[in-house]
Amino acid sequence: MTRLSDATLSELSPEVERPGYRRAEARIGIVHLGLGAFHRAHQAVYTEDVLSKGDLSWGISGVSLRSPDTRDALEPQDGLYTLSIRDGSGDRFRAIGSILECLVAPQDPEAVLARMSAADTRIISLTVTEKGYCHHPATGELDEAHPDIRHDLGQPNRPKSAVGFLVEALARRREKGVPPFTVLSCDNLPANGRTVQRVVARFAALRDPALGRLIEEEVSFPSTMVDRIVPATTDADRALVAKALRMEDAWPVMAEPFTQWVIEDRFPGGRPDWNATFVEDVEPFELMKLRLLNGSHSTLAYLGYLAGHETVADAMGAPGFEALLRGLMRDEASPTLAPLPGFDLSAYRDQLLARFRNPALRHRTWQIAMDGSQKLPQRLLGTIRDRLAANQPFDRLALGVAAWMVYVRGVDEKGNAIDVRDPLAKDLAEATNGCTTPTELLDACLRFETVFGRDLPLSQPFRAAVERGLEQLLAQGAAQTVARFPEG
Ligand code: CS2
Repeated sequence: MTRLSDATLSELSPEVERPGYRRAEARIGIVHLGLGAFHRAHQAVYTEDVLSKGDLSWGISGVSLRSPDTRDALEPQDGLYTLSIRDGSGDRFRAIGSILECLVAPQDPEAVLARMSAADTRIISLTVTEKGYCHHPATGELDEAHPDIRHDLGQPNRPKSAVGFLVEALARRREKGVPPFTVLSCDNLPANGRTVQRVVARFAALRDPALGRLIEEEVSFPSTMVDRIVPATTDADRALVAKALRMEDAWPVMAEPFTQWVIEDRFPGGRPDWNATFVEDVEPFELMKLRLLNGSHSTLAYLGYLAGHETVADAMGAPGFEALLRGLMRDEASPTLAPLPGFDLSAYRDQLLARFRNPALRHRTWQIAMDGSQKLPQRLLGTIRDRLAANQPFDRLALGVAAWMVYVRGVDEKGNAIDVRDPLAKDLAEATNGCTTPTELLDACLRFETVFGRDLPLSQPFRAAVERGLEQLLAQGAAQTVARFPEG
């Protein structure tokens, strides 16, 4: 079968939208760290629209920080891949051309550093997931004992971590007299710009105090809120795309129609004219998204997985799930958010529930359940802190936390092993091994200070609420616990 590439673009089936510009004339202006499906279904598409409008200076150099898989799939395709938009009413397909080159950092760190320190590169964007920032999730500070950070401090010109690459590239630019780039975090972290700035400045200061100061004073780190649900691509998806394209694409990406990007407009070196929402302060949007969408997602992922549901849409169809999430968002999370004038929060919540029901996406609960130790603080625990301070109930949020505790034990309700993917998976399994009562499990998990901080384990109302959730989950199982949430 023919394979998607520059040479075969013209043979694509006519229903597939193609790049509306000459790819050969596009230049690289952005280096993106973390070349996963999310980037390819989100920022790369916004940039594709910019290139199509005729501004060819913003092509992307995509960097994988670990595995060569994406490069191996995309390089024979000249970086081209298909975006498939799904909502159950028939898929739409678009060939995306904005990624002009793919690099694999562990194989050639020098090529990555050269690209990052080139004068044409004016933005470094990142989707490296929560754990990629090498920080303590509960405090946002750099984890100076992290093996990659220690490695990068020892060998600054052969970095492994995103933080190490950013600092070495900024140091090289300073040496060459090239102005710094703008750093654009696109991960689901609270105040993601400030978080990346904090870890980068700290790492730089450990290397060289003058470099630390330069970064504090001269480098811009706008915060962003990114949103689009992008499940991992499966072989069935590949087959479906091949049929529609009438050619092979080794790694297409699947996404929902909805997409949103809110960005703080602080780009001293210029930026593409992305069709995003530019604001002065992204934080209210970020908190809204993290607490409503991602908080619901994680709650649904742990409870849904334990109740035996493979996908988000399956769980949404089971008794009580929608009611639980509606109540969590409306009654517990929304009152903690700063008002967004002119924004209809109630419509936003309804839209989220509809997005979760999307039958065509097949977003696996297991995928969202990954890395919970890095996600819980900003998705559920921050909201709980605000509820505690306001002396208000938070039973649904606490049930989400309890479900995570049951999940990370690594055994499901039928006694089968759960493949828990988390940087703390081993420690969590060891700590919870042999815990049979709710109190034992609670105590074992609350010892993880990087997740719960020092305050929550000492809070009596917090312990009581999570323990109630654990009692129900351990005695009745997740399906029955959730089924008792009334509609309305
Ligand atoms: C999800 C997110 O995997 C997860 O943890 O909650 O990736 C979610 O799909 C996106 O944030 C949606 O924008």
